[in-house]
Amino acid sequence: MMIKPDAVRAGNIGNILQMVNAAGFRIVAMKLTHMTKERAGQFYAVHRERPFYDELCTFMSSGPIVAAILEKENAVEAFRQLIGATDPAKAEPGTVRHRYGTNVGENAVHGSDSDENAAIESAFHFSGMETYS
Ligand code: 3AN
Repeated sequence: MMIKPDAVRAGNIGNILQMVNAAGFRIVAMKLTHMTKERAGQFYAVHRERPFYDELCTFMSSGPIVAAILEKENAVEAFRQLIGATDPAKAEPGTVRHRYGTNVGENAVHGSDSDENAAIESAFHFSGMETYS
């Protein structure tokens, strides 16, 4: 997962981690980091052809983020339930994006969309020595 620059700027790191813990996720790795625009571009390379790619990379490099690896049974699906729809206006009440998101770009958190991408994204942010099972 990532807590995006909007949520970090708004002082919502603690509130979001509280929701993550309350939902039963175990934190395996975590850091505060600031991606360059180039790094953000690598992270979101699958969206390279989408019209919002440049805006997304500019936003994701606009300030620090919190990156974390989370563990739970069926974690990808469970985390997507917790965070809600990409557009905070469509996210269910009680979800992270409904509470802390602003719009479809500034939507407070990122969650991996598959086990395969979760492994790729974990390796993007963390070395083996920064991971605690
Ligand atoms: P999700 O993060 O819910 O899997 P995706 O994969 O559709 O959503 O979008 C990837 C990223 O692109 C998200 N972090 C989202 O904030 C951003 N994004 C999606 N649509 C737009 C848009 N129309 N304008 C700006 N950013 C967008």
